[in-house]
Amino acid sequence: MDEMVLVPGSTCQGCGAAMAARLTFKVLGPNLIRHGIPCCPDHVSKHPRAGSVFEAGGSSLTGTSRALKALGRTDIKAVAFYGDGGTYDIGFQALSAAAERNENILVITKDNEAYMNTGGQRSGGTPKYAETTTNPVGPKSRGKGEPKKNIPMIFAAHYVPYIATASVAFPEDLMQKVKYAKDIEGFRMILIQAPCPVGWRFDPAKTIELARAGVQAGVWPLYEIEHGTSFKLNYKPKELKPVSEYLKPQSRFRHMTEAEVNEVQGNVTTNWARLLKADEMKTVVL
Ligand SMILES: Cc1ncc(C[n+]2csc(CCOP(=O)(O)OP(=O)(O)O)c2C)c(N)n1
Repeated sequence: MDEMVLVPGSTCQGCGAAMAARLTFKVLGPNLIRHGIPCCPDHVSKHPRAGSVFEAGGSSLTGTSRALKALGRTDIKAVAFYGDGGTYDIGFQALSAAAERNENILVITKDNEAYMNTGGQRSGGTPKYAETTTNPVGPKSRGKGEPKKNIPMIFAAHYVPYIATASVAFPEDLMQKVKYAKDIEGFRMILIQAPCPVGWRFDPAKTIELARAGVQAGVWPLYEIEHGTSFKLNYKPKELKPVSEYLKPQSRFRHMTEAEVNEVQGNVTTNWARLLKADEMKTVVL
């Protein structure tokens, strides 16, 4: 597998999204047109790139996919590399419409849980209690007040062929999922946990450690959903690690009280029990 990413330069030290790009495009190879909407890092691969405004991400990707089909170029894939803002929020409408039409596109979302390119504002992907530049902690604010939007399940509820979550700390699992999604016909989405040392405020040398802690704590579960029902949990440790091990190294959570950490722990534990049940039944009810 050849390296398809550009020489580092447009990314910060320890950028999880750059790692996501490296692993993803290694698997996908050269034969694709990469769609980008504003996000960081964007100039991540050697492929021909088509750019659009956030709101047109899903529709312009559709255009590329249909044009390739009309030209008989089924050897070339239409692939998006978008941020959480472009997926959860600003670009959601067109992506949802593309999913509903089951367009033949592969959407890679690297989720760094905020609008990092413009200074770390909250997004629908920001978890509760995270401090962002638009949720500063103060006498009247404990950081973001709302939970992270459950976007994998929302896209799965479009009954599309393939939705998966992945993490840069589990590269074999991530690459396996990209390989599997590559040749499926129809709408595919892989949401990759991509820690951002600048926005999450942790030591850039610890990106992988932190990503792994998130998966091991059940904060970022790794799973696959096919056709909106068939469910598989890919990483099932005997016991989850405490969420505090994931929250503590990040300064965006440093204001959290013990009660708030316990609240997060309670939610993660409940959700994990649901995921285990779904895995046992091999199905998720949407
Ligand atoms: C309609 C619209 N709103 C806002 C912006 C400004 N903007 C450019 S990049 C960006 C942040 C993107 O965040 P995300 O998609 O999460 O990607 P990240 O930068 O975190 O990788 C924003 C808000 C824009 N370009 N267009």
